[in-house]
Amino acid sequence: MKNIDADTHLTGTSVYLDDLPLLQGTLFAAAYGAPVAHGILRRLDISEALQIPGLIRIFTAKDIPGENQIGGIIPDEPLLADHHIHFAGMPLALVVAHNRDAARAAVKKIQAIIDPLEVITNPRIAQARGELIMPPKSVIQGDTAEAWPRCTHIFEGAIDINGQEHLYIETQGAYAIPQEHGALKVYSSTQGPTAVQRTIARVSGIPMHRIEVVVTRLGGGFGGKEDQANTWAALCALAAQLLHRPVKYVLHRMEDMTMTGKRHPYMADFKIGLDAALKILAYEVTFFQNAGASADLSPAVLQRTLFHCTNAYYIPNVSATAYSCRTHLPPNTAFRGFGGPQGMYVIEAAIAAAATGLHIDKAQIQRANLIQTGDAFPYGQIAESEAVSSWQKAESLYEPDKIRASIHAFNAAHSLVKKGMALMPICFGISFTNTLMNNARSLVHIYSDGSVGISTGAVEMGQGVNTKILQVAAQTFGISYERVKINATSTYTVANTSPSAASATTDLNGKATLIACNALLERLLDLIVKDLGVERKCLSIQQEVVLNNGVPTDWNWVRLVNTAFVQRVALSENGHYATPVIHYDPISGKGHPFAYHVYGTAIIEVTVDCLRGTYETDSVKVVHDFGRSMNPDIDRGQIEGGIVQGIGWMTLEEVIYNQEGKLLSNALSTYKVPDIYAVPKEILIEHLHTDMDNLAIFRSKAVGEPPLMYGIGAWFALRDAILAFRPDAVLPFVAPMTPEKVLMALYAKQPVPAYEEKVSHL
Ligand code: MTE
Ligand code: LUZ
Ligand code: MOS
Repeated sequence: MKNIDADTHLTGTSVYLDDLPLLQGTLFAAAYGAPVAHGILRRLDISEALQIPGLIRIFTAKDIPGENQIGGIIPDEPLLADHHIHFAGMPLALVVAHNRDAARAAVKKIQAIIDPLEVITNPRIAQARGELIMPPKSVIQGDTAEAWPRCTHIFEGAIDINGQEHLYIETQGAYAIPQEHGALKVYSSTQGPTAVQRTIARVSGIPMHRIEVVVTRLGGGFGGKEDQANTWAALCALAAQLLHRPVKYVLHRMEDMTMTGKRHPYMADFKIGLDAALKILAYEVTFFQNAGASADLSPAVLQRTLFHCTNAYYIPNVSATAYSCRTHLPPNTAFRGFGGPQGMYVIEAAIAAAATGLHIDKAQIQRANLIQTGDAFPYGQIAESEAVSSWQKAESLYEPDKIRASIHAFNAAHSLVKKGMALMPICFGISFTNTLMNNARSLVHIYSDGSVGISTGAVEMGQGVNTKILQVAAQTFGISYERVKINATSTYTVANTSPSAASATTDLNGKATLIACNALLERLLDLIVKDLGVERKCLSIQQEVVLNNGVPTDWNWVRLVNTAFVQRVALSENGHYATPVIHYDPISGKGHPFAYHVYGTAIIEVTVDCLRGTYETDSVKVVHDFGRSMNPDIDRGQIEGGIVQGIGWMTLEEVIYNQEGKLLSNALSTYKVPDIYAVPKEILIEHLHTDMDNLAIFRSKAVGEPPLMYGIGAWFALRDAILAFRPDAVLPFVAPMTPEKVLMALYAKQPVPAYEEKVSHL
């Protein structure tokens, strides 16, 4: 089934927040962001701004009727700064005007008088100063201290991974409309309508039942709207509440880039030990997460970094420690993979360091250490592993040895163009790492004409969740897709929802929908059974009718629904689903946090122009564990998009702050995202069908985030190509591998000290 939004997307008629028809009297807001990254706010001079024609009001922290606090996990983030400024772009005031241009013009006239303080942008420095968001976390398995003496080879190194701008096509925004009895209706471009509702309640003092947050769809979220849509919605709500007028604020791209957080940059130190047979015996890693100015989702992101720090490998002795470091950058936040990709890059780098030190192919070490069924992850969960089978299938299907041989031949024949390759296995845990978030509800109404309306907590952001939920209902009822409609997500119809995130949205909301549909089906089937005086058999209505000993009936869906309606049978149902099985004890660091894992293996091939430092991705060949995909087209789209986004993060996209903490890469002219030329020329995707995961909806495994991590292979493929040109190239583990970095690696005369110098052979 094709995506139900396909036609309206193609014709440009899909409705986004900024397309909503405006109510008469709507006002427009714009935030004034701090001009410096760290300081004490002495005074805000708004006198000139007040002169702008069309200006209505300028709100500051003291206007907030409720709590000036939007921090979710840790209450450490004011909505509007009133004293201490923690990052450049931190909102200090909200301007409201008759039109958007006036609001923006007034913002430019505001002057903040600030006593500047020292700015820290480097997480290692923050950690050394004790600037931590929370106490460090660790995950420990076995005993590394005991294992080191048994290692034949030990390698150490340091890592520096940059962040990533979400660059959803639709920028952040909200539209708040006052309602009677002090209620508010808020349209928000958010992945988490309940988080928006809760934040507005806290800031406005209005109870949650009077705050309706509505989301039709997002023009992309990628994690950037899991927590950080709250700010703009709360600002609009504040103005609407105080002015009794509808207030809208859709951010300009440059505002969005400077004022919102991104994927977390990480620094890390690793030490890896192998035995003579290339088995990894021990792995120690310390992560320095650049959290930015406040906690946001950083603690949860840090947790997932630790969970995924061994990627798809089994390592008997692991000691991983992670610091969430407070710096003067915008609070960094969720981004597809949620800390997992950073943890996985580091173990891949450690393996690459070992392979280079041992003068062998990295794939040899990877292959020798893939996690197998029955092995324990460092957090205690036992693998039911497809890591080995996805790798083996990739080997037999794509023949990496032959690719390697042809690359050798190519490189021998070309002096200024070199090819490189890398294999990238992935393993990603599905479930929110915070167990209590793994629940969802679905409200299913069957109308008397037989049409079906469904409301869930799921937010459609392009990933196709609405299409899949529609499939769940249509297939369960055995009716055609046209009879089912998925409604806009609203906190009035479905309450207390988790954000659409963690790749689990279809699993959670789909299962809730399945529960509701099955309950309705039970009632409807009882009607048929009663009418025909036959036994209940099973399954869908069509099948039931057919299976009833061939008794001819004229039952069909519409007649059935009508009969139920006439007999006063309830035709609405609320399904509630909470993922069973999962648990995790943060004290011991052990448990079973994930419903299941998604595995896969990618082979990435690149070509580097060694004169210019430019490169292309020739192909990405994937064997991906889909379970049994319920929508192969949508899933293919997720994989292609994830791969390109991952390659962008690893090779092109460079978030640059200067030493004063100001974002330099604040527009698409200075922030390079993959374009059509950066997309792999070929993406092959082979399904690994796996059956065991009944916790996936219809056994169709979650697909949203995992493929991004195939993109990590692009970094290592480029490294491979560079080493083919210059075997003594110094290649620090710094991502992204931009063309500038490639050039420096190819030609640098005075190699900077890098990890090779720390390598020790025992
Ligand atoms: N795909 C599109 N087109 N747009 C998005 O914003 N977000 C990604 C992924 N795929 C995203 C996307 C992220 S970060 C997540 S967590 C999942 O989709 C969320 O949706 P799911 O839980 O339904 O997979
Ligand atoms: N969000 C969250 C996530 O709150 N918890 C998670 O575990 C998670 N994982 C991936 C993406 N978002
Ligand atoms: Mo995705 S990072 O869970 O929104």
